[in-house]
Amino acid sequence: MSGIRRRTGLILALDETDPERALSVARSVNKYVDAIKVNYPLVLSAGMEIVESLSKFAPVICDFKVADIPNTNRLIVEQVRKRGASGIIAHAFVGSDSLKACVDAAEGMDVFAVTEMSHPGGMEFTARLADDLAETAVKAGVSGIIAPATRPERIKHLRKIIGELLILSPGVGAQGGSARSAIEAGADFIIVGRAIYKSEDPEESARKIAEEIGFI
Ligand code: NUP
Repeated sequence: MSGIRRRTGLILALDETDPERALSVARSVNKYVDAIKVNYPLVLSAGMEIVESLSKFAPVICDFKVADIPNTNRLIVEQVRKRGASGIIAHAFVGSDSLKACVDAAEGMDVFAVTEMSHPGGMEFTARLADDLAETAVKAGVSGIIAPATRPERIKHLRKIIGELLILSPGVGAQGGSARSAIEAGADFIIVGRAIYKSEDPEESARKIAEEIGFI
């Protein structure tokens, strides 16, 4: 069971580094997104307080790609949980014990494991390991995985390994992937950053992508 409810199927990747603008984008696209994903660019600029501020608009997922020994992973997840985040993204390649440490510390918060990454370099290493990473993620008890919208056939394949768990897919828009193809391949949520927060009209861009996803 995940804490994120699917209404539009769209997750905003808010990598905007100006905190004021980040909040204004979050406010304007609010009705079209099911969650807001923050990554280091915004948190390093605005501080972790931004997680609390953004939680007023939508559940927040911290994309910290946690990748350390089990004890450090646990400490990171505890800090993120204290800030009221609803999910955290972790790497599976560090091993089952490290990923399991995230799940154990999450206490109701969702943990999503990265499998094959969406950028071209994702083909060099992560693609080769993706099936094993997905299996490790299932065994660790994650809520879902991150899989590439840039390679919908891989979403389809990874779905067979993870069953009913959630698939969150980045790579739409700026990275060249299509929201519709990723959904048709089996993604539950589409993660979109630049195509929304860099747009002249973020609200309209979010609306169009939500429409393309097709759940509303
Ligand atoms: O494989 C991944 N690809 C990816 O783009 C895993 C990710 N977590 N992301 C993140 O999704 C990336 O760090 C960024 O925050 C977002 C995509 O942003 P954009 O390409 O839509 O601007």
